[in-house]
Amino acid sequence: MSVAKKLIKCVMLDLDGTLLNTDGIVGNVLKVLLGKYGKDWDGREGQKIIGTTPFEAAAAVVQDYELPCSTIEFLSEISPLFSDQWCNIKPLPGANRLIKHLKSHGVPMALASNSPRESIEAKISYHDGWKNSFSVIIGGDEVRTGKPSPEIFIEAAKRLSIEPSSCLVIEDSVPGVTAGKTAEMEVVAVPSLPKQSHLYTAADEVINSLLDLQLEKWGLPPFEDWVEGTLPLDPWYIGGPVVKGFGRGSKVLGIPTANLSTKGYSDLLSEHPAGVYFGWAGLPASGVFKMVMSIGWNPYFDNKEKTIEPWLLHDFNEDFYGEELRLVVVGYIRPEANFPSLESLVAKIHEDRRVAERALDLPLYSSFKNDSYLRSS
Ligand code: ADP
Ligand code: RBF
Ligand code: MG
Repeated sequence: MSVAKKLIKCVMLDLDGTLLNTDGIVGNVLKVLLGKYGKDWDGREGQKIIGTTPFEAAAAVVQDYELPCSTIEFLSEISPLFSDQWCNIKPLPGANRLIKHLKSHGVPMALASNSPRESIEAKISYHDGWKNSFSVIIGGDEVRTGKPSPEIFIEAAKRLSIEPSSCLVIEDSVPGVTAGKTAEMEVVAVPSLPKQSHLYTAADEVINSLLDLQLEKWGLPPFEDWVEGTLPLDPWYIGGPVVKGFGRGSKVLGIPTANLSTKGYSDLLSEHPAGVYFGWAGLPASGVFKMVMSIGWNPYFDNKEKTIEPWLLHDFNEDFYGEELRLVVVGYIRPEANFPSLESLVAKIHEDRRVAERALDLPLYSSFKNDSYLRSS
């Protein structure tokens, strides 16, 4: 067993982009409001405002889109549009699990966000048990300067009477990581923007999603919900006709992956972190099969698009392009990774196959084989 890097006594959590999937909502609201000004919201701008204070975000948008209003006017126009959406923000995968786990082990948690205190309270009110789990909640309006200033984290530590060096910050944004490091805390980054891990080098660790958090590394009680190398998930469903992929699954790797179109699924795909998952696959003409798949950008090939690549664990005599493929995803195995060679990538995918095949025989997962979604068309 590896030795913990530090003995951590409490965890400081950021809210938007770390615990809550706020980014989609922000994009939708900006699209609508900028439309009224006759402007087109360009999603890439999102990168610029992640982790900033509401005022800074508004100022950046007003300036970049040359809006004929002041930052204050823009803020007062957009604030009610955001408030209307708070009930629609979903927790990010692993957020509920983390909060419940730390709470049940008596590890104090602080919620430290650049959002105003009132917005924080409103947002978390939609999530059972969250408010009572935090010993301290601090908003950007309760300190002189928001992140990247360390003030918000230092104040949270003070209120918990815990030394900064015994605090672990979990953050999705670059300003948040800067704030945590400047506060002399340990920082785990969970970047909310894909393929941007190079911007987070100041963090002590960069992980792909909260599902990959290893608390024992920090001297905290480890998660106990992994089962034979797999993490059970609330099952989720995706299906559609099999489309042509990159044309290399069988040819280059000897591992065919029956690609689903990503059009029309962008919301569903953005909800699920990149990684290796498994479950059951249904093809109406042939039956139900074990399945292991990757979701993401395939770091080894550095794709431009997030794809879903299911390998059905069965020998088919023919291709089945165009057929309706239904998937029930029941568990998680690991984050996507890069590999020094094609052989090592292939070896790892075969290991994933063995993990999935064994796990899917456990009652916990095998019951989903009979899910009616897999057989309907
Ligand atoms: P593409 O890049 O077009 O997805 P692949 O080389 O990955 O091509 O091959 C995938 C195709 O192979 C699937 O669309 C399907 O028609 C066929 N196929 C045959 N056996 C399997 C299998 N066990 N799992 C997934 N697809 C399979
Ligand atoms: N590609 C990667 O670059 N890194 C991975 O860690 C990775 N893991 C995979 C795991 C499984 C179970 C499967 C089926 C595929 C995985 N791939 C991974 C994707 C592989 O590169 C992909 O199937 C090919 O790019 C085919 O288009
Ligand atoms: Mg494929």
